[in-house]
Amino acid sequence: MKTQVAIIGGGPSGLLLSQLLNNAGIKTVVLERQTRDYVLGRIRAGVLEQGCVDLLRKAGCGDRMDREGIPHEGCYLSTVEGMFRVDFNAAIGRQVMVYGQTEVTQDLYDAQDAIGATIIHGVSDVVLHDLKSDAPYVTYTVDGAEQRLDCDYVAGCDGFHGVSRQSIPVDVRREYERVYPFGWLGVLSHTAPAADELIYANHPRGFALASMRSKTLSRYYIQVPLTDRVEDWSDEAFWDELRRRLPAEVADTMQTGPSIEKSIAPLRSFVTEPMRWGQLFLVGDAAHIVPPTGAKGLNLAASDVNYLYEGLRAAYLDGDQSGLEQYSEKALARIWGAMRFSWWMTSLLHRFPEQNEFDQRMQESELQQLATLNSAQATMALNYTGLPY
Ligand code: FAS
Ligand code: PHB
Repeated sequence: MKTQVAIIGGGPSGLLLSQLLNNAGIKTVVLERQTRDYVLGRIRAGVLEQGCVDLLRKAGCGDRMDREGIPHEGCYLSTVEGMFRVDFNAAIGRQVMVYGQTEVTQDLYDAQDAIGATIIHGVSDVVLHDLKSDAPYVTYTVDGAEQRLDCDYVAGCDGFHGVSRQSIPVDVRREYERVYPFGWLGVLSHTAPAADELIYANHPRGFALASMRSKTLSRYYIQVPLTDRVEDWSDEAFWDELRRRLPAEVADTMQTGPSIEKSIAPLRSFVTEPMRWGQLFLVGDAAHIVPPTGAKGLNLAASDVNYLYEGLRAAYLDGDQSGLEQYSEKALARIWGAMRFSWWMTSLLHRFPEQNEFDQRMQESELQQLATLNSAQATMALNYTGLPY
């Protein structure tokens, strides 16, 4: 089989890139390890930057998001002293869209089906070949038979545990990492959200986040030790701990109910450079991971997709290679900005095991500036709503 762009991974990165390229008349084949139901069953991101919203609309996948998504013009930060709002719109005239990654992925699948895009699920043994040549190819197994896919380019959209990043020689790769000494216990519940906007809580017992997916579906997280297991946490224990960490005026009135999803995610900051090697381009989680505190993971995948789409489009339609040549440098410039913000939000809001009283006072002082200084709010708003593409 031959195509123009082989896309490894059918998560948000792979599906959005496939949609944009096919809309431009560029042929793709998406190779996905899991089943479609498995991909759609993942509960992940919940907040879309304006750039991501605009890209989904550009791809023709924004209609349901525009109907069902919830625009948010700010968020709350809370400490034991109380809760205050960071007003994105007042500070810089921008907002975010609350719309779950699960819905984004469903919309992308629907759009791909509508144009008859080729997505092959259940693949295994994916190997990338001759990436430094002008005729790379991919081998893989599906339904017990080995297949070969010849292509011009390979987009590695296969996430942190995929094969694409590993296909770049280890002596070529430069990797940067910080693993955080805690995880997030997340719960999804058919309950009304605790507040009209997200609440990020800095509490002596640990971080908490009150988020949502709709007016009847809420998403909550609490910081837990890495040694905790999901089975250690009953629903009742989760709700009790969450209420301890949220402001009393919220905790006393919030609706609780059975969890419909409960999981613990580890937190890490990770970047690999370069994001191009020959005809292979790394996209999204294949190249970088952020702690979800800044709501950047899915949104960084979107900006990578944007840069690679524009580069491939120019190469195919105008014979202009400059976008592809600049892809890695351009994507990494924005990635490092979001990496810093995600690290800053995580450092500001969590309890670290080795944290002492001085560290505690530094967090409280920074939160006090955010509560009282327009300039501090503007900087947070710029980063949270999304650095420019
Ligand atoms: P993905 O990992 O989503 O997709 C990669 C795809 O490649 C997967 O479908 C996988 O099955 C497939 N694949 C892997 N290896 C393959 C192979 N060898 N061959 C073929 N296919 C292969 N981001 C936020 O912004 N906010 C959040 O709250 C948030 N929470 C998260 C919670 C968890 C548990 C995780 C893991 C991530 C979370 N993220 C969050 C980040 C997440 O949303 C990612 O940024 C986003 O899924 C990135 O999309 P992709 O780059 O497509 O990677
Ligand atoms: C979520 O709703 O899952 C969510 C929102 C904001 C974050 C992280 C997760 O920073």
